[in-house]
Amino acid sequence: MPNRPILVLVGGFLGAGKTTLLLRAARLLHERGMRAAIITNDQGAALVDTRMTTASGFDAGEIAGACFCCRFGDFVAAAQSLMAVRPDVILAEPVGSCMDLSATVLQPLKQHHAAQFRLAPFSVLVDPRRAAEFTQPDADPQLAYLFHNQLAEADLVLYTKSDLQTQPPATSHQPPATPSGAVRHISALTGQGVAEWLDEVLGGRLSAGTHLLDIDYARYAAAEAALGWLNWEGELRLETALTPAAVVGPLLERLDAELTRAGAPIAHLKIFDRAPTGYIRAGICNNGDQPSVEGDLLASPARRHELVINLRARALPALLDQAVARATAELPATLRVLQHQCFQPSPPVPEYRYDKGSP
Ligand SMILES: Nc1nc2c(ncn2[C@@H]2O[C@H](COP(=O)(O)OP(=O)(O)OP(=O)(O)O)[C@@H](O)[C@H]2O)c(=O)[nH]1
Ligand SMILES: [Mg+2]
Repeated sequence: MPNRPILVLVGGFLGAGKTTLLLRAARLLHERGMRAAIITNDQGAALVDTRMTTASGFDAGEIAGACFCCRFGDFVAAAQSLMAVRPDVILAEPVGSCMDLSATVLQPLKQHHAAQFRLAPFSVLVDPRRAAEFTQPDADPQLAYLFHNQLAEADLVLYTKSDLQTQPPATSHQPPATPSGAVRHISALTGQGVAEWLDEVLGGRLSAGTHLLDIDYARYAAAEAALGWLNWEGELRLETALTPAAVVGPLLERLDAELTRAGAPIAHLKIFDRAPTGYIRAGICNNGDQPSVEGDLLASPARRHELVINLRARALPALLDQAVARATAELPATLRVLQHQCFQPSPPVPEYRYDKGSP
């Protein structure tokens, strides 16, 4: 195929900034006269990231219910069906607890689908605040295991949120296998470094999938299962019209308070609200964080809202369920729950898995 789209995979821990970067990159490509589509991914259904992608006006593919590696065939099918809109670039975001993507996704793409897609180097995003946390001697061993392995398989490591000016910790946690010079600093919020990153991954100079890990899948499964996962979608009918921001703000605050009271450390809590007048997405990556908010802050009040909550925390699912039940019960609305899933991720069973001895 003469016009093979470039497939850009961007990984990294929960809340590292993957979706924010992909949306910024898609906008930048649009300004350059190129077309981008985005594939989102989650262990459950009802994804805030997919809502954000379509609300931002981009074509979206979605793999819900399992990670790219466990649904590799569906991932390829999603990329193939996006070809109908003739994208120049397909951006894809694996689940934030996922690792071993070089062995289970990049290698089979190179091996079996090179005629359809040009594969960009695998970028792994790192929130400097998380890096500081996971390199402490008392770091949570399960989550630190996920984080360190994610870093170790990166072709390119991107420290995100540079606008917050959190200094990345000493280089001890940087993957020894990462080629020198392959660490970058960006802010998807201000755009700093994003154009340069795009030029680098689209430029074809760096190879894709250059690092293969030696992963103990029992340990990987146990580490993922340390996280509680909750996806919730509902329809609200309010007595008194409210703006999306006035629905999401207090709800996020109540949920944060409930989770903090229950001793549940938040990995990422994100809420999307759409009313006929506009949408809002708000989220926090730690208990007590100042929420970051995107969308139509000036949208008019409305009585009908569609609400999606995605919560990942270091706690048992039942505890997340209780917190969400309590926080949503206080919404000044009649509530119709459309989807409600609460679970620990099941053990990963990849469709393909290459090791260092593979051809
Ligand atoms: N200050 C600042 N905040 C950012 C930046 N990039 C992302 N964020 C915020 O960090 C939070 C997480 O960003 P996401 O893009 O949703 O992260 P993600 O990696 O896609 O998260 P998951 O899909 O849950 O794994 C959001 O609240 C963003 O607004 C940045 O460059 N600067
Ligand atoms: Mg995301």
